[in-house]
Amino acid sequence: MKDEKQLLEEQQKTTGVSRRSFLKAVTGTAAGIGISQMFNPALVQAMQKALKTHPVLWIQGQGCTGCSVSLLNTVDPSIADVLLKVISLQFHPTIMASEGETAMENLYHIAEAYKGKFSLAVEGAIPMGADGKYCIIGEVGHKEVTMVDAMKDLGAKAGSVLAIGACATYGGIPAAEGNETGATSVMDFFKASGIKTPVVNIPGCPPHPDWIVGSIAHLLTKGIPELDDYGRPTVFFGENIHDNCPRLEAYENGDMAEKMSDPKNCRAELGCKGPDTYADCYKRKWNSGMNWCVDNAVCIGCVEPDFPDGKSPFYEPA
Ligand code: FSX
Ligand code: SF4
Ligand code: SF4
Repeated sequence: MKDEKQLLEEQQKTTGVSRRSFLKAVTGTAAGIGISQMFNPALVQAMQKALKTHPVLWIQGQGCTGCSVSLLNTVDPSIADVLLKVISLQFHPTIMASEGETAMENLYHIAEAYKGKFSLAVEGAIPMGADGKYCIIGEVGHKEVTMVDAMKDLGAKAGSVLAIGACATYGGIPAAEGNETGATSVMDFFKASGIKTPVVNIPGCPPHPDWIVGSIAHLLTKGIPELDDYGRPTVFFGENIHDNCPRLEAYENGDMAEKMSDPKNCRAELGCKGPDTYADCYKRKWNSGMNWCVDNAVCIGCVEPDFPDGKSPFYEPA
């Protein structure tokens, strides 16, 4: 693994941020950090201390596992390092080694032992139709546990909940027109069930890995981050995509792209929903900083509460 000095030098090279302002940024606003800055020793120490008393349990409902894949898609440092040394997820259906009833019993055991303290990360919507039978997440004592059961039990016991992805935050694709399964977001599920546990929404279909790790880091070291009206951390979702888009000048001059391969003109007529979307993709970029939606296609507004129905059709002007 790289040492602190190397990481800081790389950080400075890629962002132009000095060591002093970088350290200030990390210690001052933990939610502003991304995966690439996770190995700052001060932060690692704070996280490791917090994790002894605040485990993170990750459960999956009605989704595509894209949120987990997005988290696993981080390259430097490797996700193995992030998960083993920094986040130490105690339960994650896709990546943990244990399975079956042993894993489920462990999930409920940790939740009981850390009642009111652990953070529950929820990926996917909660299908409330058919008495919850559309989504069975495991068995305990040879009895099926539905996502609805798990949310009622673990959601009420958790100290905080991180709703991860469009499906968990606002219903997303499972709750789009039709919604055969009665798919519901975490916040709406809690409202319907009278559960008062605080929720941090990290939308996106899928969310950026930095949004996930940064929010978990903030929660563990400094508590609930500042949230906007839709429950999203303002540090990641406080800025309008269009107002900060490198193609804004083209938009203002009326220079409109007619095809996706156009390298510089505005993509509004190709369906770009950047004007109605708040996220920092334009500067954070995706795929380890390689590119972002507006470079190759259009913004489909995947972090907004009305996604996908309110943003459809994706490739037609708003
Ligand atoms: Fe939803 Fe997660 Fe979209 Fe998929 O499981 S946010 S469908 S990318 O990945 O919940
Ligand atoms: Fe706005 Fe999209 Fe055009 Fe960028 S490409 S200026 S976000 S409409
Ligand atoms: Fe979602 Fe738009 Fe960001 Fe792409 S640019 S990830 S569609 S918010």
